[in-house]
Amino acid sequence: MKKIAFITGATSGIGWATAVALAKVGYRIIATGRRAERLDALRKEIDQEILPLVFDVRDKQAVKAAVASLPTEWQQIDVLLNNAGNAHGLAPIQDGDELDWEMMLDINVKGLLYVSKEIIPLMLQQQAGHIINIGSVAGKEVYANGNVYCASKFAVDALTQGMRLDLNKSGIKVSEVNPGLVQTEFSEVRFKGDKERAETIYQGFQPLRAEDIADLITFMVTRPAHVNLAEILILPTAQASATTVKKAY
Ligand code: NDP
Ligand code: 8X3
Repeated sequence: MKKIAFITGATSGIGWATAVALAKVGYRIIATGRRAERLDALRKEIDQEILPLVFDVRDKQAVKAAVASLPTEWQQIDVLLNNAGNAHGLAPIQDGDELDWEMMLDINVKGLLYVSKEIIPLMLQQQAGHIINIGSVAGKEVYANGNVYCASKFAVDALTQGMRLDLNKSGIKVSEVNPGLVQTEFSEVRFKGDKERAETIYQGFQPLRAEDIADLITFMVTRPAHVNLAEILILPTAQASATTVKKAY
């Protein structure tokens, strides 16, 4: 029987690339996000069975309904990739926008919890599974103006450790992937659609590609049952810390 991966934020970037990569190694994919047309496009790109689920991770009832709607043959979830998330804004704390703060905490932290709450019981029934949370270098080091985004990723780090402790007896692996700069739609979302400003973030060095993170996740989920790659920091070679990047100007 083919394994199943449930991926949040599969409409773009790291989630999309991981859906494609895991499908290539034989996974059936449950692909989720808010943009239904992107999930249709992903279905066309993937030459494997895929089940699209459209919901906003902030909407607890929608998350419950989506997971409850899974047909029996899609309920044996082997991998949960908690990836949906973004930064909204980049401003000193005194100038921060409350709506941006709410979005980051509601999506990156509470959304991850809502999805996990619905999937963990399915994994407990089978006494197996692998939860991978996407944290960030920003969940390890705070950088200027990153305040609430960094706080949301520090929370992901704490939740990952908590999940690993609480699920230790159940045979469920819990891992965290902490990327540095990856060129996706991330900065475009952070800067509210300002593509020019977004591009400047990745100029003068080679950032990671979403496919690099997908490769890593594919490696993690294909380790033997007794091996858990618990936490991995993955940076572009040009990046040494959240704020130290060797630019080739
Ligand atoms: P993208 O903007 O390309 O992708 C973000 C994904 O999250 C989209 O699929 C989006 O889907 C989904 N998403 C956002 N908000 C919601 C929501 N409310 N409900 C459901 N899905 C949502 O960025 P990345 O691929 O780069 O980001 C993926 C993860 O990686 C995030 O958690 C991010 O914090 C983390 N990360 C990114 C880094 C980078 O440099 N790019 C570095 C470190 C970590 P849709 O809009 O269709 O709902
Ligand atoms: C995304 C990486 O440095 O833009 O988490 O915050 S960074």
